[in-house]
Amino acid sequence: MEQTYAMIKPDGVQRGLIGEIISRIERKGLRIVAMRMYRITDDVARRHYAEHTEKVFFGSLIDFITSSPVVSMIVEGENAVSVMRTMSGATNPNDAAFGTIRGDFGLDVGRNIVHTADSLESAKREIAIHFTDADVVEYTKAEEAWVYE
Ligand SMILES: Nc1nc2c(ncn2[C@@H]2O[C@H](COP(=O)(O)OP(=O)(O)OP(=O)(O)O)[C@@H](O)[C@H]2O)c(=O)[nH]1
Ligand SMILES: [Mg+2]
Repeated sequence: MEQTYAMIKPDGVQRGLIGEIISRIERKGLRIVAMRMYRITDDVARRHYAEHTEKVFFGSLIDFITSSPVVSMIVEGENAVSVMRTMSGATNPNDAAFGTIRGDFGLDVGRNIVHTADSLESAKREIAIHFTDADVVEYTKAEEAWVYE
């Protein structure tokens, strides 16, 4: 089982898409093992998006991600990292396939609703930024015998 990090960004929360996004994760058969809603601080935002520090859009990205609450999650399942990236869709919602979260709900690269870790290494780094070990619950879901062979 793999763990990934996912975030419903401020636009997803403000647009009332928390339930829709969580529902998609649940319906896929994935297991949410940690979840928290909070306003991201400037410091956490800069650490989370450290790889983009030199980009021209960095300032607006930090302003946006700290502008309103987010919902943070650790999602577990087989190939969870790539499955969640596929579910999110391309970075620019205009290029994202219909059926993906960004493809179904977005129109602007700066308002693309969700963040999902792009590799196992990124997932580990981001989980450590947003959660402590005490936030993680270990359990199995009864449906898993019907999700996995
Ligand atoms: N305004 C603007 N924002 C951008 C651009 N490229 C990326 N972003 C924003 O910066 C975020 C991080 O970029 P990436 O990490 O390259 O894309 P991503 O992995 O699909 O998106 P995240 O899951 O949010 O990390 C994106 O989600 C966008 O919101 C751009 O060219 N212009
Ligand atoms: Mg990224």
